Amino acid sequence: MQLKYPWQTIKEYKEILFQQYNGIGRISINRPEKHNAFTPLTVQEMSEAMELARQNPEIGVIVLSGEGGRAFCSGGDQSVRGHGGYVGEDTVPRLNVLDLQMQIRRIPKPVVAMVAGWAIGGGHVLHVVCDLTIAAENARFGQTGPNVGSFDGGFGASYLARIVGQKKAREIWYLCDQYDAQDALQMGLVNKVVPLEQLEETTVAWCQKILEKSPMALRMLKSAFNAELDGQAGIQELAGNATLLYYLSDEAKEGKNAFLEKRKPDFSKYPKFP
Ligand code: S0N
Repeated sequence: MQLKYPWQTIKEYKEILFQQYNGIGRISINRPEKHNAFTPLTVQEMSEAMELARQNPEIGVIVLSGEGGRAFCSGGDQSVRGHGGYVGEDTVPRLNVLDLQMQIRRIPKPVVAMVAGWAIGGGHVLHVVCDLTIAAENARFGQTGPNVGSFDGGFGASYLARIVGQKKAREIWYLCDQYDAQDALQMGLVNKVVPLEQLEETTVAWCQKILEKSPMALRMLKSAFNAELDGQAGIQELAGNATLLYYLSDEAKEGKNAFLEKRKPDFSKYPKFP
């Protein structure tokens, strides 16, 4: 799939691309010969790029994709799966994709999955944890865990069930069937389906709409959607944003200033809202 927009490389990696265009960061798995299956290194690179995108004030939204137009991601690379996880050059087995899933969920900027071709196994879970998914007509979705001796009992099960319902999520995992883009749209698994040649421009158009919105409102909404599902960790995320907002207020600054000026704080002028 040839991209039409002038994406600029932010940093060179071995197994991913990390680029930006007009406030949009793009993290794309670059192993098309393996349908973009991930190794520990792929995930480590994605994780670093995700953190760089989080810290970069010029990036307001992140697109996750796979190179080649035939696959978004086909999950963990089975050829490097060892005992206890996927094995990289250091010979240590890792399941570091779980940390990446948490990063996607916690980053206070919307993450949009741009899915062409296969989103299977751990690759399917990656699109599930993204805030939004835009699918090309050639996209195919599914889990394979019980076929290949694997499962994702975290977001891959519970969050999937929140999206498509318990019965459908169990069907997806127990039968390991594959679903086309229209099936996925029908079950609420993706937000929009477009012809492959319109995938990039539609994704960019959605991102640009998002970028016009209040970043703080988006940040609060993302943590609010998470809070309902993520228990104490979700409340911690939402509360962190409440603290951020409070720190911006004169009322909070009065507390800090009084401490530094070694005087009693005067909170009397701040409203006691009904
Ligand atoms: C995607 C499928 C259905 C596409 O079939 P198609 O079109 O016939 O293409 P193929 O010829 O099969 O593939 C083309 C080339 O790509 C290689 N390849 C594809 N997928 C993988 C893969 N996942 N690992 C390694 N190689 C892959 C093919 O081998 C082929 O190469 P050549 O031409 O050289 O033979 C089909 O490809 C398919 O079914 N793929 C496997 C999908 C799969 O089972 N993925 C793994 C599922 N499990 C996970 O992802 C683990 C999840 C996870 O990471 C996790 C999360 C939470 C807790 C634990 C874990 C954990 O790690 O276990």
